[in-house]
Amino acid sequence: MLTVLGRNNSSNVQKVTWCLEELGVPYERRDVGGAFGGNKDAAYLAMNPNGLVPTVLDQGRVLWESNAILRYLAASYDTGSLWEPDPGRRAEGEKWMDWQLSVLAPPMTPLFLQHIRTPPERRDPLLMATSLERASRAFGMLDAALARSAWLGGERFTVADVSCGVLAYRWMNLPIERPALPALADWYARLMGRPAYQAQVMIGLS
Ligand SMILES: N[C@@H](CCC(=O)N[C@@H](CS)C(=O)NCC(=O)O)C(=O)O
Repeated sequence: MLTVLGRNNSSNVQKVTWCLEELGVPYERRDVGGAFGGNKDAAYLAMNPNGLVPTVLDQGRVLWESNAILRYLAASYDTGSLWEPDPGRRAEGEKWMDWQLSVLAPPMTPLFLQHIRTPPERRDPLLMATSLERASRAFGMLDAALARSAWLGGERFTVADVSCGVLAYRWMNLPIERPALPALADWYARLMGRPAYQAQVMIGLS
């Protein structure tokens, strides 16, 4: 059976389990990383030299990098929705997946860690303020895109929405002041209506 190695409060693990449940692919998940540890052990590093989660084991393959895993899952197991076969249309969504890692995650990671995993007395107000400003700008870009099309990859839900959707949950639930972004709010409301998102992502922040 397909195996996901990674704790369920990791946004990158959540991408994978959300996608698997959207696709209806059976899987097992084992807790690795964070308080569970194991991700710096030699056996784990031999599979994933980054020592990060998630790692996916499937049909003799060892896969890491959450967005690459999303592409693999959708291309391998899709029954006609999450994966866009046309390369041009697929690139419309894929650019948001690369953007999620290079633009959205860099400010969202410190913003989340400061608010949720750092005791108040050890927080860095300047880091929190600059991260909030950068994340607000990034979500503003998503809002502009979502004002033009219903989903990030075009007219239907794809893995691009999965990649950015996990961070939207954090953005919407952190105790921060958010700019009014109506198209983003509408997209987020539609994500919240999906049972797999409810089960894998809407589980609180920890
Ligand atoms: N670019 C990687 C990033 C993976 C990553 O940073 N994972 C974090 C959790 S979200 C991690 O492994 N942190 C260390 C730990 O959990 O012990 C991906 O998209 O898979």
